[in-house]
Amino acid sequence: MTDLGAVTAGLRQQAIELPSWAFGNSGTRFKVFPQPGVPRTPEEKIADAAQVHRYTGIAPSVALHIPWDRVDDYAALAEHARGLGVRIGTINANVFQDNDYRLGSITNPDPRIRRKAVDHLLACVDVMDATGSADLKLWFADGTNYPGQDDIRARQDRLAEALATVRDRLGGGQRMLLEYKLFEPAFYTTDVPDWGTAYAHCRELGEKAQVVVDTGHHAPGTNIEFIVAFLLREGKLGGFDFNSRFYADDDLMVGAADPFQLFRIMYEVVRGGGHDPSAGIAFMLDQCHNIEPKIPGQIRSVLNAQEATAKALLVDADALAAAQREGDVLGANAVLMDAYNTDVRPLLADLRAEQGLDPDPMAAFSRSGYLQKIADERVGGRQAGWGA
Ligand code: PSV
Ligand code: MN
Repeated sequence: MTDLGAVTAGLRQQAIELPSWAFGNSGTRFKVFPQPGVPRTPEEKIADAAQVHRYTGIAPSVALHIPWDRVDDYAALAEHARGLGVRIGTINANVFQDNDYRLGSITNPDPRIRRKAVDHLLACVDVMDATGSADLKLWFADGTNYPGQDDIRARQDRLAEALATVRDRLGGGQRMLLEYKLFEPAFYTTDVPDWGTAYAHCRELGEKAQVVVDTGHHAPGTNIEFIVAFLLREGKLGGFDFNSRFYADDDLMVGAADPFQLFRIMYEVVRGGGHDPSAGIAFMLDQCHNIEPKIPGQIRSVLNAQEATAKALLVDADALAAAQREGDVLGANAVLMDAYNTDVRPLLADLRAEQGLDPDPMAAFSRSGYLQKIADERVGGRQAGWGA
């Protein structure tokens, strides 16, 4: 029998980190549709993120993306966040939107451009020092479009050298999280295309380097929960960028496309001890709300992640282990499916009520009138966007 007390205790300690960029306008290369009330500054993005935490109770931190969230005083920004009841989390480096990076950033054949990119990564560590952030998230658009365009092996050497420079700059309690992605924007080779490459570099870099699994960054059909189980076992899973995809890196709301996959991932997280805060796994969202309203989109995503986690915690571990020991294939599968098929919404509504939250965060936010308020107030200025 699953211990329900342990399930709710596990849910109480859950924390999901929100991406500041989810609150700005975003789109595809075809069109960005602006929305009324969209933040114009990092401060306004954090204010919107704080709304998500206010109604869900489990989204206490906001990831920044530099330079999208550039401010003069990062310590003041951290103070602003604290005043709103949240804190600044991961710092995401951005070395993919400068004209100099046409042929890559830290793997660029030109040493001057490599130095420029590394300098940005080091500046992001300065931001971490000012905000008190523990994690630097590194994703590189680097790669090539055509066979022969550059030396694949030399690019790996350049990558390793740059990552080691960043590692040496990290202070105590700071980590670098290396994110892989199969393709896009590079279409032939990508310098960190998969978990194996990320893992190999992180192993070489030592204990300050861990891998980030962005759920949208795999070939269709990839068994992501296997990757999660493996990296956790190795102590090399640093965090997630959660989102949903139907085709490629769609960045849709997590749990929207395949809630069963999210459950399977969360089950491996729980199984591997990753749900315990002491494991230090950063559970981040990396999504864009191109056509739906952004704050409710984030609330829905947090709730989807929470539901999948509740189901994962509900798995009867003893029954599962017994069935597995006995080689009871159908029995073991049934244990897992029983948990997945449980309607956890009443349990979560009760938990929220106990915590003084509205049992229905989507409805409560909708009633609050916040969307109308920001649409009325945020006139003038330039709406934030993800800058593509
Ligand atoms: C790249 O596709 C990515 O997943 C990285 O995490 C970037 O930082 C983020 O998206 C930007 O939207
Ligand atoms: Mn990502």
